Amino acid sequence: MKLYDGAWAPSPRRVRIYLAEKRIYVERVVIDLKQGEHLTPAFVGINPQRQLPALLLDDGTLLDDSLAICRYFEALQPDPPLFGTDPREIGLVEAWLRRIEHDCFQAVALAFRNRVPAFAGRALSGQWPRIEQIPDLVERGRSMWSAFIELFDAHLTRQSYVAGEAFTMADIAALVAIDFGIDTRLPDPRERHAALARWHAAVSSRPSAAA
Ligand SMILES: N[C@@H](CCC(=O)N[C@@H](CS)C(=O)NCC(=O)O)C(=O)O
Repeated sequence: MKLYDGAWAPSPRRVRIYLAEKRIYVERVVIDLKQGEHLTPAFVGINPQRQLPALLLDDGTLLDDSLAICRYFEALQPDPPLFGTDPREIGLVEAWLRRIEHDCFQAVALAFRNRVPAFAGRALSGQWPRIEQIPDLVERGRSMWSAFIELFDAHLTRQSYVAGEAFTMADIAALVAIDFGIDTRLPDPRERHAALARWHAAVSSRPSAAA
């Protein structure tokens, strides 16, 4: 099996942190997104979605989504569990994964991809016809970011981690989305949100965060 990975991008980072937490080692092939290596015929032949990460299984099956890859490894190696341990926690992890993706990660992606000149004509990630940037969507992304940060900080005043008292995949997804926002120049939420700052320091200090 081979994991197609990318150095700086958020979705591959989600998988790297997950694998580090699970202590799972997989052969990696690093694809250079900044040089457009994911758009070359060689890589498009492997992943027609033109995205990272992607996991190629030994039987030729391709898993082309970060959470799907993590779910695959969770089924292979359940311990330590990162998608919840009982029906209630499994439901909470799933609800937060979806909320983080739709309300936080998409906020950052809107603000970033509609602003940066390198994404002209490629305002959406993946295999699409030409999609022009819409500058007004930068503001929408910023508003979504602020609203999510308020809600997330209030949530973290009541519990240690996103889905309760255990570190889960929801913490990995939230850390990656929030670091992506900070790295792409959205307002740093740690300055005015104490609960979020406490959670961010705790999850960032885990060795997996450096993966
Ligand atoms: N749903 C996918 C999204 C993957 C994705 O958007 N990957 C980005 C890097 S974070 C990418 O490969 N972008 C290539 C491009 O925008 O051209 C996942 O979570 O794996």
